[in-house]
Amino acid sequence: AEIPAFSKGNSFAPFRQASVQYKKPFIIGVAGGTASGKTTVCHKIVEKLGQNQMESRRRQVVVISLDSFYREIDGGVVPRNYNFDHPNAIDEELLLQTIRDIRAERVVKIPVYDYQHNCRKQNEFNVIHPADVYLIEGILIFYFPQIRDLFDMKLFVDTDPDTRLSRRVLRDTQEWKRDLEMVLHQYTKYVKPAFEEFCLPTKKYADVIVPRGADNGVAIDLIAKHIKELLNK
Ligand code: UZR
Ligand code: MG
Repeated sequence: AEIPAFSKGNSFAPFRQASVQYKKPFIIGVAGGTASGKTTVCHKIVEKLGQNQMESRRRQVVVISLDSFYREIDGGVVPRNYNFDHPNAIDEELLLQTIRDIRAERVVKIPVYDYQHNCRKQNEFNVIHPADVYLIEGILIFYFPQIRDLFDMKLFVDTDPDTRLSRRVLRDTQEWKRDLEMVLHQYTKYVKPAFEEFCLPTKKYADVIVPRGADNGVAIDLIAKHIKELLNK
């Protein structure tokens, strides 16, 4: 008689699938709205793991930002109505290929993004050597299904929108010397609607939701402990 597929080999097989299988490298996706604290959460995790002082070649944990994967704009001039918060602004193919290369334990070259000029720095790359754990952070990191499926763990940094707006305003005006009125215009016209349409709906894919972002020491501690356990395996 036909053996039912689920009982082939080992009768416990259907149950075994329920437990998480850890692969190496372990790839963690970190999403969340603009200025939610994604970058800080990642760096705090790295710090907790004692990896921040290490030379890049020996690092076991690496942080990669979606900022590196903005598409190059034709002619180099950003049109006035360009939407950096839309999935089309992301070089999905390069991001997918990079994560696949990481999975295959290859050395990867990450473009360096220039916020001042809104383009990639010519002939400048970050060379990333194979590591055990990768944290890949960005607003739309869970938007693309093929990319989403490559993560072993998905975190969503969930910070109050007013807090995010005030941080975004400070960051854009102080760090990037942008005009306040332009920042607010961009926020209401592009950043907020795109967040609601493309980022917020991806929260449902998260394994762990981190409320209050980088202020949430308990969550960061728990995640770091979990990664530490994986590194020691
Ligand atoms: P985070 N961004 C820029 O402002 N300029 C660029 O050249 C590239 C990106 C912004 C982008 C998005 N949108 O809201 C934000 N705009 O960076 C994402 N406009 O970065 O997740 O750190 O907030
Ligand atoms: Mg950031």
